[in-house]
Amino acid sequence: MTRQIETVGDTLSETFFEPVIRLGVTGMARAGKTVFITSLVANLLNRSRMPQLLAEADNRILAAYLQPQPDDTLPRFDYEAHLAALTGPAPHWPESTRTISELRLSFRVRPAGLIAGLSGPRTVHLDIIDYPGEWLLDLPLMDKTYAEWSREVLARMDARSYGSDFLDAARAAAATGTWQEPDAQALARSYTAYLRQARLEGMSDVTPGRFLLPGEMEGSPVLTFAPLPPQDSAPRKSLWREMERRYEAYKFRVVKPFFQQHFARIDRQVVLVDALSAIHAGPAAVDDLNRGLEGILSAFRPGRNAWASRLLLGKRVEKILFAATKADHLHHTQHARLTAIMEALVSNAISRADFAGARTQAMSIASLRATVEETIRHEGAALQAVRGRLLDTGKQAAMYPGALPEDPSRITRGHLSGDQWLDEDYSIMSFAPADISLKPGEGPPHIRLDRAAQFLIGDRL
Ligand SMILES: Nc1nc2c(ncn2[C@@H]2O[C@H](COP(=O)(O)OP(=O)(O)OP(=O)(O)O)[C@@H](O)[C@H]2O)c(=O)[nH]1
Ligand SMILES: [Mg+2]
Repeated sequence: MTRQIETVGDTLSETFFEPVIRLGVTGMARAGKTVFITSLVANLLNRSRMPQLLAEADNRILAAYLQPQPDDTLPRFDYEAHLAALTGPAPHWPESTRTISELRLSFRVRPAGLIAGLSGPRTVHLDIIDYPGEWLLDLPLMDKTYAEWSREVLARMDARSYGSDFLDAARAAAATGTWQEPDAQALARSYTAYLRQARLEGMSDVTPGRFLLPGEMEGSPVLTFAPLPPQDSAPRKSLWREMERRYEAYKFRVVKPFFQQHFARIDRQVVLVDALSAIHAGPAAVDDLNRGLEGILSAFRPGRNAWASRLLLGKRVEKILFAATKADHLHHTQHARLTAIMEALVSNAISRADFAGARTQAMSIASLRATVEETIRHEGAALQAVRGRLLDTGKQAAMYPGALPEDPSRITRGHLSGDQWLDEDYSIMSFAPADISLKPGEGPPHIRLDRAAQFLIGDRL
């Protein structure tokens, strides 16, 4: 009952007073969420680098300002600290964040079109919610029993050499059978170590998502379990039963509240993807990225997930942008190829996730441009390269990372025929953020952040 009243309250104020756009920003660890939000907000506050945002081009944005956020219990996105890190005197990348946070940016806009003359400026609120993509991959757990989840995880682990330590431990523990807390802890630790390795190998099937980013729940029973070989009739008080109980507690105490309180209220979503790193890491990582995208899409149209369908009751996110980040590692002549790869990945995921919900788009962006373009000569050939300050040495360097294939399916499908899939020894360097001095009215330099903003919120301004 209370929830219903709240919902009615939301809709009333949104329709009759001041519209609110709830923009979700997600992606796997290190995908670029913090840098994206920081630069997006800075560029929405100071808009001279946002010509493709139509409301700005039409001069209809009268003001943009930060406001206290509506959700009192969510951490605030630490915009000022992140901006200072990126654009201050000794620019550096922000710390890893690993939890959910929120920021409200409000606009005064003059309406467009016919009604422009009839009504005065209105206020539109943009609530940006930053959350780890790993949390979305937990949604399928809601419809899976402990035995089903264990079976799937263990089967995948079998094919991965770094899974053998945990598999041995799990089989040994299943054979002993009785519950001892130190055993449960040792298994959970070993399983977490496996997840970490899987993560390093570029894998994204890393459930339960919170094991890698536990936050304040670290060490609690809901995070102290691991998959075990399914047993037909495990006795009460057995290790298996206790693990099963904790798995269920994880679902209902950790996964469910996030989906109910935050996810279900998102209108627009951007999914940031570090596609370049996956391409660099090789076929297995790209294959896994494919599965990760499919998992994310199924969260947004959970036709096959009974629990989520009940939760969302037909409400759905309207637009999803899949953005390949860090495109400043490539000369712009290669951006179209990166976008084509991203499009192919998304459409694979769309077809496999049986997705027919929101409008989707793929794009290549750089939230904070750390490089400049340069042509270098190498053995008589001209190479389209980028130059920047290297992260590890602080020295300037130009790099040519090799050409992405013109046919995206060489990346998205071609790997089935072998693992030599790029001609060049394709490699990625890590750049530090550049020293920049901003003129009044200017946000940090970026690539296509204005197009991203136009797709995500342009129609609502
Ligand atoms: N060159 C370049 N590097 C970027 C850009 N955005 C992010 N990066 C790199 O990617 C790293 C991760 O970016 P974050 O924004 O911290 O990523 P995140 O998704 O918030 O990461 P977590 O908080 O750890 O989940 C940064 O430290 C940079 O090295 C970009 O626009 N250009
Ligand atoms: Mg972050």
